[in-house]
Amino acid sequence: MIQLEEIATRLKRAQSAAIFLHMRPDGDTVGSGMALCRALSMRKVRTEVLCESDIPDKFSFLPGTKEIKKRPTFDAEVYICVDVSGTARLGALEQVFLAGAKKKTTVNIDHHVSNTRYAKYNFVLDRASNCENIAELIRLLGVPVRGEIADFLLLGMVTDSGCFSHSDVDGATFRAAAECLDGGANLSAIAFETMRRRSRAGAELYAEVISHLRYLSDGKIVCALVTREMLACRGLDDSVTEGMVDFGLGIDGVEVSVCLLEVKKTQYRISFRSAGRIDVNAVARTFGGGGHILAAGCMLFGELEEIYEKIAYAVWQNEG
Ligand SMILES: [Mn+2]
Repeated sequence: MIQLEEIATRLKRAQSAAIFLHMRPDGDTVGSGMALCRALSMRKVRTEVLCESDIPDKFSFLPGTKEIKKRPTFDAEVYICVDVSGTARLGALEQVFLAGAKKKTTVNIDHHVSNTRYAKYNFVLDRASNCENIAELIRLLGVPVRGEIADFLLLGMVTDSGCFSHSDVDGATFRAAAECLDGGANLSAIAFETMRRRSRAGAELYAEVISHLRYLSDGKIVCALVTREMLACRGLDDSVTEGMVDFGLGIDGVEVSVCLLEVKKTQYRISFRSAGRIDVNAVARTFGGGGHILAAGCMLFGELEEIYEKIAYAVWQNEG
């Protein structure tokens, strides 16, 4: 695998860069992209951050996120993807990336085990958050972790690690986070804005979803369902469903928690979380998706009952 040193050397020489985030952006891709953008700008590399989707409101307390563009505004020399496991995750920007990839330097910095190594320079290391990889890269660029850079890096570390509670959190995660705090990052604001705060309508939706959980396989699997109607009647968009899947993992006896988000009739976006024993990356892969061993996702098509059956069967097949 290519080392971050080599990527840092190439980036230092670049004139301009475009940083690509994955669709339905989370704190880790936003934090990775914005922190790297600030660091490259300090090195006089003209840089912009691109994402096909709207940036969820919960990240707007970090004002820099308003600069994120839907389409490129200049022809950058280097294309960098952050927290993007495969080019399909770029959504509408996939074509932009693939068209540019032929003649540009492309870089892929990620932490997903399912990463497809689609760039010329791939650095994939399975850490608790991709922001830990970006923190190391920023160090190699010779830029101090301070101010906005510290806040953006900590944003990814907090959100992807479940506030430092997931099993892949290690001493290195805390050392990287400590460097952000030393640089002035606001941990309490980041944790509150991203993990706790919600609108009243969002809280009501949460209550409804949690009170209608569906159990499969003798309670080993729990499913939360969010329909278009439940969102529409409250004027909510998909982004409020993020993190809903985590609730089920706290229920006694549950090994896999699932959230089904209706995209349209007979099409559902599925998120999986594992309590530890079952590899949900493998489960998601049987449906063409992927992610991490303990957190993964895919798309499923069919009637709801059919989908519940498919999920129960795939989990059963992947029981170790
Ligand atoms: Mn991530």
